[in-house]
Amino acid sequence: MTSPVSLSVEDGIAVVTIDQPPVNAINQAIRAGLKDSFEKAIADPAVAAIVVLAAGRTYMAGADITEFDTGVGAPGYHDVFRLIEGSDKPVVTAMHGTALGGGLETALSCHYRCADAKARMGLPELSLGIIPGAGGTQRLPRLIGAKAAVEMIFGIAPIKADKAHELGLIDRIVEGDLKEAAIAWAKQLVAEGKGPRRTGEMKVDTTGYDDAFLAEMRKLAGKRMRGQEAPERLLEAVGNSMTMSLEDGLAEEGRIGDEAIASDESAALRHIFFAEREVARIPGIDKSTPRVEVSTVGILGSGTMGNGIAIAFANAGYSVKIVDTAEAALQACEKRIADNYASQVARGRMNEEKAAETAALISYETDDNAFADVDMVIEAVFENFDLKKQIFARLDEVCKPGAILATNTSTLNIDDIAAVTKRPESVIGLHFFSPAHIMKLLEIVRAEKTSKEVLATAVDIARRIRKVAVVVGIGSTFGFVGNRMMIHGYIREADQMLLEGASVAQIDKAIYDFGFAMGPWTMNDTAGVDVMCKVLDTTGLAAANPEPFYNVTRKLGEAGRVGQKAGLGFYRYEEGNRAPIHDPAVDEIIASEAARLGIEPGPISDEEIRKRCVYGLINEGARILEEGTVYRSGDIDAIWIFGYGFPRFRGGPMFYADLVGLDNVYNTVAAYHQRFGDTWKPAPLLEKFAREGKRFSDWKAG
Ligand code: 3H9
Repeated sequence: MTSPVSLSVEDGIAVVTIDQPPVNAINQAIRAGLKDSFEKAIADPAVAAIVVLAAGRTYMAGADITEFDTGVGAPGYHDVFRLIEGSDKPVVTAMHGTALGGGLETALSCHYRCADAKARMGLPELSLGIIPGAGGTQRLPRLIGAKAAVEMIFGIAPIKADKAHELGLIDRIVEGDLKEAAIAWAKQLVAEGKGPRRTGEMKVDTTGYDDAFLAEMRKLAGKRMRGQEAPERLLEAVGNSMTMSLEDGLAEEGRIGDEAIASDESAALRHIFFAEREVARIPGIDKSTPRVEVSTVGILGSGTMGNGIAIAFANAGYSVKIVDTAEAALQACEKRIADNYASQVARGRMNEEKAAETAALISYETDDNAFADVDMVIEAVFENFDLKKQIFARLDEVCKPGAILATNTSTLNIDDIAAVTKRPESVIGLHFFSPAHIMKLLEIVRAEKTSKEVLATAVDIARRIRKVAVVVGIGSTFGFVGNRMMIHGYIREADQMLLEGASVAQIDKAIYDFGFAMGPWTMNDTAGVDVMCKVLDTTGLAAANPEPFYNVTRKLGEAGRVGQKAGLGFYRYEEGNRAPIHDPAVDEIIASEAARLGIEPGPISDEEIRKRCVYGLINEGARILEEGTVYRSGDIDAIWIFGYGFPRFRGGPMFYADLVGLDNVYNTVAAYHQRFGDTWKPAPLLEKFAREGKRFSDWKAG
């Protein structure tokens, strides 16, 4: 097998090149190749200095994450980095693209660093629940100071080359050809008699690394990485760099790093890293599948959804036409969009010119004939089946042949919507989550007749508008994946537990403490209790299910407590303030409903709240998996993490179930089945996998 690392020697300079597409992720072959090349270059009397660089679109983007499951094969990182750092010949490295994680740690073990102006550098390990375990916690503080090192690692996002230069992380920014510049610099170092300059021999600058700084960092971690252990592990490791020798610090880093890699938190975060990328892999679709050319997009409906979708598309460079027959609504939409761009400028996220240019991509029309020349229309009107059928018949008439007709429905049957058109192959569901320009999730709903071409186009478009798009089918499944699981598991249980004695605040807190972005009642008040009630009514779910089934939600809806927008929902809100306030009137509604149903309220533990909400999700998720509505369990995890605020560090509901053990989940679900009846009937796949000792991630569609 040819090594991904090559060595060439010219004019006294050895050039070591790493070439392993797509991102030069460091695995055993790269480590072995680096070791071999360095041994040769160091031993070669013709070599006076060594240059390390990477081929392709980026410098090394980190350790190969898949190796964490299998174990890091010899040679280890330290074997290689000791060799590089220990070289008596100066070692220059040149970075481009993204130098991340183990990639940047390689650069830290070199003696001199340069990069092109567009390069970015970072140690994003905390986002994977681990610490920079290949010397990063010891060498980075030595190079740029302990405070800057912790700030950079806690920041996760890579820093730009100019910032890296300012910090002393790199010595120079290179204009022109990076390789030539690095070789020229190596020759200059030799000519000037400059030898190695080892990071490991530097003394850590501890300026500003005090209790106040640590408190600030812990506060930041509490906000951005709530519930996670890796930030504390990192502080421990960096702390050692200030008191220990390099070798002792590295040994401790290894111990702490191994514990982090073995943690559930890291397993979950690594799972999501790959799940987020795997969702785009659709069986039967590849690069050769033809696509529909889409550059102009029509949006029907100028409500909150419509304007969020318009912003998402305009930001990605599409021309957008919003049509709404109600002139006043259209004007309000135009103003909201203008306000959005003004606020982007005010916050420094966009410059004025770019904001004006982007806003100008959106036009506003009252006549739907404007859709005659668009490549795709997304219908975003409220959930009314008859209305949507009329709309699709009309769109079919107005739009040019081949134009894609998409619906943003969250619950309706897309096959039935497609059936009113003469182009069912061009009809697809694009279920955005509000606010559509911010929420990462897009459920792409494949209807029975949706063509491969249209599906492939939708997946490409989703990537361009920076969504995590999960393809779900078949169009007729109620609520697709996310809403179906929410309604048939999560919130159903939360509602019932209110009747059984848990308070609104207790449920929200138990779920928030589990790691969700917010509890179910805060979420309902934000989204609108009326929205949930409407779904329950129009789909016939309320009528079809025996009581108690969303009794509290429905009572609140009937009482006009529709959520934050009304100042009254599951909580009370003061004018202009979103802070939820306990409202005894809600307790009364719950108590009288419980009495009417003959339910005797009693204490419920936080653990039971978490189990009933989350296991409810898992049980419904298992049905969805078995029905083949998604391709893999990670698709469901991505939906819940990117659309519903499920804690990322728990990996999504299905991965969380795998961690807890499907036998444990099954036993609890079976016990709930005994206690509460058929709503808790164990999903056959859960039962089967629990008996067979399998995990949901073992499941493959088809
Ligand atoms: C680390 O370094 C630990 C050390 O400190 C300690 C060790 C002891 N491993 O994202 P893309 C795959 S932890 C394996 O679509 P982009 C990715 O799955 C690591 N595979 O491209 C995808 O595969 P596929 C710290 C990886 O241009 C393909 O490469 N580093 C890795 O949008 C293309 O990726 C990180 O956390 C990896 N490390 O973005 C950086 N990275 O084509 C993680 C990528 O089969 N990576 N793949 O779906 C990234 O952030 C982005 O990939 C990057 C490129 C920004 C580099």
